[in-house]
Amino acid sequence: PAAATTPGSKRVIVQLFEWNWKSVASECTATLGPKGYGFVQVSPPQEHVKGNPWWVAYQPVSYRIESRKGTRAEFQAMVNTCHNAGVKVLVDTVVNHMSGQDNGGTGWAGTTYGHYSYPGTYGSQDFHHCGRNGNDDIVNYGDRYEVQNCELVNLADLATETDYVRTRLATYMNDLLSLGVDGFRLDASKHMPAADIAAIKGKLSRSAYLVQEVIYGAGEPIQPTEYTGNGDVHEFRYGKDLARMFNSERLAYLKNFGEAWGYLSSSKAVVFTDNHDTQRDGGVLTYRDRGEYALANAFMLAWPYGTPAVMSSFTFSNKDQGPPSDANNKTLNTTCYSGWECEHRWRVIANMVGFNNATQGAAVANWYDNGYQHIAFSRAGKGYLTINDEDFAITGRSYYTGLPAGRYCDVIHGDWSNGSCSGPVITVDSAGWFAANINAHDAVAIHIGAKL
Ligand code: LAG
Ligand code: CA
Repeated sequence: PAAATTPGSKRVIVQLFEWNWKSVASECTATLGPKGYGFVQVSPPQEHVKGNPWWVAYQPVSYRIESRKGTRAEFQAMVNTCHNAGVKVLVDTVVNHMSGQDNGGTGWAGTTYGHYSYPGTYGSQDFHHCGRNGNDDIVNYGDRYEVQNCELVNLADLATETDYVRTRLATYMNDLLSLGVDGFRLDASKHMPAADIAAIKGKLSRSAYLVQEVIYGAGEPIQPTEYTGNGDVHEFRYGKDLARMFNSERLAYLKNFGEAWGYLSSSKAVVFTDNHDTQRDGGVLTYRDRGEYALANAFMLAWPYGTPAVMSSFTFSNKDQGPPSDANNKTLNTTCYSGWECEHRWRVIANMVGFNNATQGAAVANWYDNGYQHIAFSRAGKGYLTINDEDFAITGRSYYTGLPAGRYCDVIHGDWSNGSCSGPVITVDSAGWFAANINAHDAVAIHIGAKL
């Protein structure tokens, strides 16, 4: 049985949504390693149904590592390259279901399948038929049985209570472990009992970092806390609440953001401004919010609640649109800022990953707010962030950081590399103060990892 693994000192995850393996590999070397990202979360690598929408990836037809994102050999090369760059690999793993199309066909890699029939992998006895709602689909999230035994949008629901299915899923995950992956994002975890996930975990060949996708729903019988015994869990309330504070409430309210808001315990939570589902469903900040989005990410990366996951998107104008692809729907290599947003490369976001790494373990201290949209805090002895999300500049103020005296790179406006800063330098005096003017909707961040 595998023991739970938690992220080490480089904990920040970046979700390179729908990137192909070749592009993930180059990004590990070019950006993720140098900027200090700890994990790259990649989209599902197994064979899937054909088609253009991004979500074909969530309809497995076999566990061959062969998809529109690349071959098994390319996947293996990507894992090796990322490891050489000091970046671990977290794999989005579809374990609750297989395909959902009523008609069968041929999968991406040529495997023949039908709904409830995946020759050599699963037969009809391996699926639930819950007998509800006329078509076996989930309707009522207030009913535990239905959520876990009926079908999520018609997707063939695996009988994860059986030893055969558990063993088959573990065999797939062990294959990924043999390729060197470091962890799994378990898709649709709410739709499987926590005990089924525990049983699958018990069949893994070595320890792996687990992040379970359990979307909190008020009043629902299935709660995210049921899953914390298996590993980490996504805290979906975080991104919605953070967006609300930025859009219509007050940053001052973030003073106790985290467990005090009813969230999962910090050590079990993975948090994000948005992910590939919420950025399509609304109610969160996304790349379209540009500067506000960067500020929200700066807050997330500076604030010690949970493990932060940065989103990196392809540009889309309708929900189903797939990533930039060729005529056969094979995903093209990523070209940042042309069809791909590459939020994780934005200066503010990329540099705040370094802030997160440099401030590990330091508590929040010296909180300041003006009652509204101007906040500031230190990570005791290691870093300081102030955000001014007012519509006006804040001038003539000094900030108490408690940091060692010296000259620090303002990593919001400049890059720190090889001991020099490409932007403004902030001078902290011997009493721990600095003076600065901060523009409307702007910020200043300094940390001991970027000190001149
Ligand atoms: C997830 N987490 O629990 C993924 O994060 C989410 O992106 C997945 O839905 C879902 N669970 C299943 O893995 C995505 C799309 C759906 C899509 C589904 C399967 O958001 O829209 O459903 O993947 O590809 C699509 C159609 C449905 C249809 C279904 C089956 O939209 O209308 O019933 O395919 O053919
Ligand atoms: Ca299920």
